[in-house]
Amino acid sequence: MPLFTRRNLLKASAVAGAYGVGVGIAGKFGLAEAAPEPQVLKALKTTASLADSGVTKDIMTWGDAGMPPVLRMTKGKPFAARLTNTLDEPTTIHWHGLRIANKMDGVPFMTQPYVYTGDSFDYAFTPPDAGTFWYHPHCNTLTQMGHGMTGVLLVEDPDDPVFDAEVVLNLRDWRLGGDGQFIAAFRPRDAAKTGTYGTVRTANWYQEPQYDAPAGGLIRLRIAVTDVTRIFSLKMEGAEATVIALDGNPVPKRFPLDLLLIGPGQRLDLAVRMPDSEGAVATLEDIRGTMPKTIAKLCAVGTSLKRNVGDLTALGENPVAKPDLSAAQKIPLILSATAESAPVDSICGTLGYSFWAINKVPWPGDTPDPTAPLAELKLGKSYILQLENVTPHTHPIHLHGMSFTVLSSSTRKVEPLVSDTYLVQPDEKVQLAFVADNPGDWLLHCHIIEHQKTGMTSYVRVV
Ligand SMILES: [Cu+2]
Repeated sequence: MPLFTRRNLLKASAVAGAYGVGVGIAGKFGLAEAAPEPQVLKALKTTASLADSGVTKDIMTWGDAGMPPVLRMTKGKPFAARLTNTLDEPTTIHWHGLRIANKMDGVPFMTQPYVYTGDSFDYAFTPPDAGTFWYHPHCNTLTQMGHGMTGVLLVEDPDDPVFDAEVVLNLRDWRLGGDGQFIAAFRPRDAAKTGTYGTVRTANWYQEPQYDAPAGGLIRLRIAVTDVTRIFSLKMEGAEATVIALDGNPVPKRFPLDLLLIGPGQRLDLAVRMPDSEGAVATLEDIRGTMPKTIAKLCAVGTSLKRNVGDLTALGENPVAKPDLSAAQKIPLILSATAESAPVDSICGTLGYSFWAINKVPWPGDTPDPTAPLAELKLGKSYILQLENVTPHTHPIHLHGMSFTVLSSSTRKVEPLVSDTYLVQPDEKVQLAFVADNPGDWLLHCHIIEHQKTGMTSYVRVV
């Protein structure tokens, strides 16, 4: 099991510094800002051992083997990736939560052409925000994501607080039958409700993995819910866990983890204070549903470091523009169920049904044509999305390209979180404010992929 140890990284850089090979020297010669070599992300089909019942065929991923790589980039530094497609269908990559140029957003036809079999596409951008993000295709999404193409992406800030170790968890399910092979991606009757759940639950493609972490140490636990359906209610047993960031952005005030709901597309950064005794195990649990379910375990190793969560410095705020609420224009968005009708076929893969709508318009799939944008926004102006969920189900609504601030909810007290995905609960009305500071066409959709692909998708245009 991998253990990403911040302390080891720091040791390595301290040694480099002692020999004068630090960032300062590289910067002096202009090397630090040079365009980086692209990281090759080869989309491919493979097999994986996910369940005891057999090796699963038709896994889709990037890289040489197994789970998509955890990508690391640095806030404010250029990053480049070359997608090469060896799948037998088109694909793209969307960088969920990154506020980057529209042409890098990875939505076929809206922001870029398909990347066909045998072709490649170069992505290059500079992530403006630090935090925990993720990446996935925006093509034939239920299949490609459902078969494995969901990866975690970390943007580091050199001023991030120092932890004793870091553990990254990519949480997702798989729809496998008793023989370990993929079964139908969804059931229409479930798509019209919560979405269709997977049958095998994993963290980093393992069931209930256990990772070693220093006893008495402070662990940065970075969690991304990359599943197509499941909403988690997370709890930590056996260790103190403090929420330090949500959806890539620091929380206004840290709070203890207590049954926090996290939906598809969302991320959670925890500071976990490991138990002092060697061998003690802390368990991350999902208590949503009828039975608590172990997600992953952390086992204390070594002599206690006797750290205190109060020792952690604050995470830096990301440079997200503050909306001007006095001048902000309101955009009402009603999330509703729709009378079932056959959608227009979409070459990006329709599911063949429509169950959902935004402002009464059900969308066929990922592609915008021929539907007009929900709203045309003026570059630099402030807006308030007034989302109202009139369905009996929860919807994680994701806005591409810009981050919003949560202003208010009709059903609960909310903190002014900065985010890209908000979990709108049944009968909830929520106000999300943002500055339309990124030109282009930006998707706004539910991240329960069956909802996304049966009507609950639209887009805003910023000009
Ligand atoms: Cu939904």
